Amino acid sequence: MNQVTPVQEAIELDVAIIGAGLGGLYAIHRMRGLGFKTRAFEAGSGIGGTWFWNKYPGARCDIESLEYSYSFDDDLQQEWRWPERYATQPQILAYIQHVAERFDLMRDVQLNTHITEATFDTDINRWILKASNGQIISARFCIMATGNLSTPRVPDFKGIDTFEGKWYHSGMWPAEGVDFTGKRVGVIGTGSSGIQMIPLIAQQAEHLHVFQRTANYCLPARNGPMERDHESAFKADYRKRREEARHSGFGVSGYPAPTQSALDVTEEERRKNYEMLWERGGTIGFLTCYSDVLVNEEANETAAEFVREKIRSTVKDPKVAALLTPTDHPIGTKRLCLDTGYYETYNRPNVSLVDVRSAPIQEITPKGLRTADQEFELDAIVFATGFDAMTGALREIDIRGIDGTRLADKWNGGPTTYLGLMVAGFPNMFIVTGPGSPSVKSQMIHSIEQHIDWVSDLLKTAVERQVHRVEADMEAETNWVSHVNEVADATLYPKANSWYIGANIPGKPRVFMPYVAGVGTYRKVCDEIAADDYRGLKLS
Ligand code: N01
Repeated sequence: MNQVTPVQEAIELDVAIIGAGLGGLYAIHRMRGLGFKTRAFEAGSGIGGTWFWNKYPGARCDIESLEYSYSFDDDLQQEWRWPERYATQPQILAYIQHVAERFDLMRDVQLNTHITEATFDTDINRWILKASNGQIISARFCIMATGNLSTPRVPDFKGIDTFEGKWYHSGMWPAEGVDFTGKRVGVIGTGSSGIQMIPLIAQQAEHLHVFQRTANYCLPARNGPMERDHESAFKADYRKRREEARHSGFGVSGYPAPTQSALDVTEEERRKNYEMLWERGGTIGFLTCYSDVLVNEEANETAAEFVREKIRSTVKDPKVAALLTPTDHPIGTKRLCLDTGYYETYNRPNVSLVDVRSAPIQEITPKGLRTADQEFELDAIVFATGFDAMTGALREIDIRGIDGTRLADKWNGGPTTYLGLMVAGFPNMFIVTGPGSPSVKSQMIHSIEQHIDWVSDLLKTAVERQVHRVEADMEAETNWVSHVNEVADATLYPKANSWYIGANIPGKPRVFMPYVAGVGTYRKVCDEIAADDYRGLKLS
């Protein structure tokens, strides 16, 4: 028995939502539509999740704005004007705020509220949540819209407290911004965040040292103002495009499933194709141009080598170019980065690249940092070192299911879910874009909508059938986890030491977390399960 005795009067809800980013906000909208009393609890002082916290210079989405937006309301998607091909963080935040206002969502958002505990009370079949401000919330259902990249990670470097300058993390950027003019700056990390901020910080800093452990593949964004003809044509076709995205690989329209192998065309033809994609900009074209780029090493190598040549022809110093050239993982098996002037930045006299693979950072010192072979004097350090991805935010909450089992304990060997949406032993709890769903391998807003729509239908059924518990079967969960692994193992993804497998966090179990069969396949599976009377779930 798992009973919780609240010490103060609880806020009674039908559905508690944790997080008020793109997922939490859409969940409010849908739960209200079902007539549920709902509220989203948000740790930040504003809504927007990722787009609230990641205010670093150059932060923008790597999916085109017309795709990276909600599809649930046609008037919204027709009326909203995106100023650029790839929206900046402030533009996306403005959009999110507009959506919240337009659908009157803020009256069900409670900001500055960090949920620390969530316990399923088996006697009353309700989740009892505790917030750090002492509030108690009792809810029949709980939706975890806690995000995948929402737990910033600063490596455990010795001496960080002694640093006399200022340090920042990309995911906890000061709202007022940072002026690096005249400063000696060190950026640690060359993932998507580092790659976006480095060209802009280089323009301000007196000197910028980039500390790189692993070189990444970057493709040009070719960003620019939204072309009005393109926008009008896209909007005229919006319904068709959204439908196409729903049955695609990555949740983005315009990239039909490829049928041809990269090895079935001549080198000349391939090069022409890669060149065209390079000129067009964006990452998805490279992942979907041939059927085997992500499954066959030889095919992958053709695309990888094309990008390596581009690096060598852009970066003037051959030693720097060699360091920037990725050789340790197939292209696309870590998140491809989208850049604007990234490689060109290394031709600037005020930028140096430091290889911290061969000489790792040993400590932060009062004046800067020390690697295994040199000390660097710095006025500011920027950690673009990533996140405890996919499971970090959920593990930070003390979540206890039936019999008091802790989710963190259950996930000690890696996360296990049914469809990425539910966890056996944790009834009435749903995860948005959880491990085991396409999540980070998809256009996130697409997946958010698909998940929450599916959960909404399930909850409607639960209410109609007057059941108290909705729960994943252990066996169904085990089978799903095997299937997720099987799909990943048939690709090249597991060949990279990426955050997709938890490799960026020392001690984190190495389990491939996203479901990479594509959003179209995933949607089909979810719909079939629902049509089969929610196979794998117990409604009691
Ligand atoms: O984080 P990352 P990110 N010493 O984990 C390095 C999304 N996103 O914030 O590769 C030295 O990718 C680490 O090195 P290594 C997107 O999905 C999207 O950049 O582990 N270096 C790596 O270079 C993305 O994938 C957008 O060897 C250390 C870097 O830090 C995800 O967020 C923009 C280190 C971390 O890279 C995360 O991206 C931004 C150490 N001890 C983010 N520890 C867009 O939409 C770590 N590193 C465009």
